[in-house]
Amino acid sequence: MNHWTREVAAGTSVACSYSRQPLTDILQTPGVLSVISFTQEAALGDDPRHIECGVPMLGQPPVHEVWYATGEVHSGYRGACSWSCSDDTLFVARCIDEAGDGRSQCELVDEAYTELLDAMGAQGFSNIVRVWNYLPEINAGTGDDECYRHFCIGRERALDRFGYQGATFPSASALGHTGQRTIVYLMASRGAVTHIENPKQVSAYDYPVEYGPASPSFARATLNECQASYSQLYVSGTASIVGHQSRYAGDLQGQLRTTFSNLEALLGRSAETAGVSSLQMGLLKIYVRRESDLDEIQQAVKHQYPGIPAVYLRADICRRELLVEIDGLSEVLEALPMSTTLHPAMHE
Ligand code: 3EB
Repeated sequence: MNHWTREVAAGTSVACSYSRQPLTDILQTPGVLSVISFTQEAALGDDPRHIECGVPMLGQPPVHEVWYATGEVHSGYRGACSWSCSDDTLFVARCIDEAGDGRSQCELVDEAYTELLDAMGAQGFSNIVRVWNYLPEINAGTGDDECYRHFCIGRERALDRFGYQGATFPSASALGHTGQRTIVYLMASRGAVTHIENPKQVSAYDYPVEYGPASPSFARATLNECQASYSQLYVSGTASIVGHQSRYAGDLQGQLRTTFSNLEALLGRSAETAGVSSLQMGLLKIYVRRESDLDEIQQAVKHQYPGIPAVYLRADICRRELLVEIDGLSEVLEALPMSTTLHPAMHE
């Protein structure tokens, strides 16, 4: 079995890989902390470690995203949240049923984030590494009535109440799907976290008001210091935005080039922050707005990141003109050269 990291067996750490094993087999494997399925509808699984994220895979045999931990894994439910944790890493997830009780989307998102952060505190964790947000109809509504903008208001309110602002926001992705429910899940760590911004982009939390009354509350990347000589880099959803403006509307190749160049710039800045000479992507997720673009996107990604495991997901991106968004993971190995541990092939 290939792990994204080599460290999961060696020390207190977390690892991730894409697996083609059946879900029931994965859940029986010792050390499995969390399993993400790329299903059509967002849902919490029957096992609190299982999350169905609502963005379906495109064009490849189905895989699960599997997170492994060292030591014992505990899991359970707390109110509407599911959680699972090892000594040093926590996952918490929650769905939002928007066809609910007449409350606004902002209120429902605020409530969901509040419960997630409360659940995190209840498990004794205080450092958010990464948040994943998958929303139905993210682009529905116009101007400030757009679903994504309402979501941003609710998220910002809840995070603000817990003391998160600007430079303390964690890395994230926010995508749309065709299901009925929003799902939000987060990963928290006992290790130190350092949030990183992209030199080519205005920080999302500083976007001007033309993009919505509440700017998006996320960092471009987060370093998770798992051990003294081993860190992981969580790269947020990255698209064809330079400064604060979308580039190459209607031009897929232009958007791909800009997205790759943004990722390069972010990895460069992250390497500086981590004190290493360079960093490479180790695991990728590619969000594709139009299924008909899949081949072209896949070709470009394989050329840019040869041999890096990737999943392609059908999703709406939070600005309508954006056709593709990429996020992923990288790792900072100070003890060993990167080339000895990266580029794992997806196993059969
Ligand atoms: C962007 O750069 C594209 O709202 O959590 C990327 C990553 C995007 C995270 C979020 C949004 C989010 O603004 C969109």
